Amino acid sequence: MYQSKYPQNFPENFLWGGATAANQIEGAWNLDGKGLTTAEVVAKAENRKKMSMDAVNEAVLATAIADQTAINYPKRRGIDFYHHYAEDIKLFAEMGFKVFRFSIAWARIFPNGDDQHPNEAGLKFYDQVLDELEKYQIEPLITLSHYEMPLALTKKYNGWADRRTIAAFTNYTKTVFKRYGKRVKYWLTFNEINTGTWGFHATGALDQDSTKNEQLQLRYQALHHQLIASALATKQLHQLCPMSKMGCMLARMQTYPATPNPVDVQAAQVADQKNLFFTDVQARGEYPNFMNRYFAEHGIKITMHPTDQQILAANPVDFVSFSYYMTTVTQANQDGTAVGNMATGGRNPYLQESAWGWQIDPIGLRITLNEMWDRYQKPLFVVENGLGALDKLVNGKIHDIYRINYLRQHIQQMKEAISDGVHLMGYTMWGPIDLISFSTSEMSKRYGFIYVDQDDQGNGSLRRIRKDSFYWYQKVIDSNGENL
Ligand code: BGP
Repeated sequence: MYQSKYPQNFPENFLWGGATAANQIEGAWNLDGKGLTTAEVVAKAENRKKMSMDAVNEAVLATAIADQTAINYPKRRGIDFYHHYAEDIKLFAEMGFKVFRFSIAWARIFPNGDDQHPNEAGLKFYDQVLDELEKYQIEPLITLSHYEMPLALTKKYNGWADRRTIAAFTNYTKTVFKRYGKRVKYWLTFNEINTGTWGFHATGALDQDSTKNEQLQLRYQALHHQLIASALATKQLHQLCPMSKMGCMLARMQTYPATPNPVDVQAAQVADQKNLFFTDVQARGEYPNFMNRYFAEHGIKITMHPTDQQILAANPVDFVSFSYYMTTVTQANQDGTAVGNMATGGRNPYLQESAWGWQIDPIGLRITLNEMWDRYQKPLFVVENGLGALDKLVNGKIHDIYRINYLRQHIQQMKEAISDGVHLMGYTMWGPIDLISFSTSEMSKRYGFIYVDQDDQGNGSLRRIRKDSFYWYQKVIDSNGENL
């Protein structure tokens, strides 16, 4: 007789932990030979506060490059992880972390991006971080490029717009694989690669004087170079460290149709395809036809080398990772074009939103996990998820029940997805320790289990304080997701 059997718990080796990025935590922006990065000159312009196509004000940025004093302050200081890493990792260990996601600042290793020799002091810093993690048996998960690159490459090549950046990047990846490869099993190439369609923060390419179509042309070409670099880094990793695994990383924001009208459903599908396209290339090894059609219809011509398709096909990633914060809604216009997509987002009347307008949708995570698993049939990893909130320190404590509720609901839905049959490797919530926000460049949008005493101007003792959610997550990990 057929007996239905399905997993009802998180697997034994499930990787629980947290995720960060170098430019949002490290500080020490000019210490020990580190070069200036694109992240440090991203302007603190008002319009960076909304997630949109013009999330980065290119004109202000150009001034910032010319005048290094314009570098915004909290980013320069981060949370000074550079000097607090031992204390911070100890706190992660106290919560029971199995994995810690962080990124390497390319400009710490190669200050100008393509220097002849790596900067030993930079390499040493990450040796020490890995030593600490090893001490507590915390598995590292390293992002090779998280929203930054050496600024010198923007000046020299206009970032990823130029194919020569691929060689600079693969020289950097070879260097870090050789140095850390034996100690690091899990790697990611580009953080939220799909946000490169928004511009500079991910591509390092300036396009402020261009028309919309010229911008799209430049951004998709830059992204093609990143896709090739990602495939080449995957190849290197497999050759140099056969035991290690490479993953891709997508900002996944499912787009629901605004109504069941097929024109809306189809518009939502198109919006989703433009999002999933990147993972299609990285996990399946080729450009999907719907993108070739999109490029043709928008006059975008991707310059490819004869071997590019072969490089992509031969080097797909081993696992698929993504960030998940929200979902959005799409409606078709009269002319068939869509209103509302990942960046511009429509309102969903069934969902509540965070103080920053991010629509909170735990069930959407189960839907996303099922769809990603169906589409790729590769192990999945949720490498970012969390709630940005204004925490209040009351008598030395932070009672962040809202954060616990958010995370609990999302973890419950991951468990449902595992029961549905999804192969999920792990969960690194975003910002286990308060850090500088990407979209606001400020400190006050906090995600952490650990509070950091610092304000938006960079004043504060940097003291670390455990929030209520710290003790909650500790129990979650200890019970392997049973005690939520
Ligand atoms: C993701 C980025 C992170 C991070 C997070 C939260 O898009 O990968 O770097 O910052 O979003 O965003 P924010 O800091 O804007 O709240």
